[in-house]
Amino acid sequence: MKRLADQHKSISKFLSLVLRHEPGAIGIALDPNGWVSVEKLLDALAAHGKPLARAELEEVVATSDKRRFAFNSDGSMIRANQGHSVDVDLGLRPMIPPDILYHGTVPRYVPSIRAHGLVKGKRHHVHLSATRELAIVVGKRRGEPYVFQVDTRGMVAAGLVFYRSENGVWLTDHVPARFLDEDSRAG
Ligand code: HQG
Repeated sequence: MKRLADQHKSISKFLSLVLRHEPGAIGIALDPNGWVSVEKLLDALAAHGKPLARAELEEVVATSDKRRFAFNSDGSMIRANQGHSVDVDLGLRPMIPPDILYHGTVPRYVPSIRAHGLVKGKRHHVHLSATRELAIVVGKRRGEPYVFQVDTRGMVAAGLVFYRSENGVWLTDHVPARFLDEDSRAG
């Protein structure tokens, strides 16, 4: 069981790479909305020594802990739900977030975050979590987690805009430092 889960994780990581960052790594192109035909993707994976059966792909999509990928309605196309560095239009619509959201990071980034706020870096947006538990998981990818509470209510009042990705991640352009507070329960 564990080995299957590990296999799925490595397939998921590779799919994230090609569907978010480097489609050219296996010679595919994403359409303007980030979609690629499933058939082309499977052919390209096979041609690059990473053969994957359609059923396996469906299982990876269905079991992805963060619902990283989505099929279109007839299952002929696939895309990553968020996290792109290549230029795609996911058709996100502005949405009002809960009053507080969370951002998980690590202590070494805190001074810079306090100085500049949360910046999106190479991604298209700053990513915020709906719960502190999820933010802890995000922070743990890099080390001991540090969680900020984000005063999203204040941000909305200031006219800043939020989007929510298909998989429930909250996205915004920039979080100015004045809307950030340490989540004292974390750590
Ligand atoms: C930090 C994963 C210094 C920020 C997760 C983070 C998420 C600053 C890192 C998604 C900074 C960026 C995104 C500033 C922000 N100075 N450091 N001013 N502002 N940072 O990976 O939020 O597995 O681009 O705290 O679950 O960690 O990919 O963003 O540590 O949803 O599906 O700069 O990625 O999902 O790192 O993670 P990232 P993130 P997936």
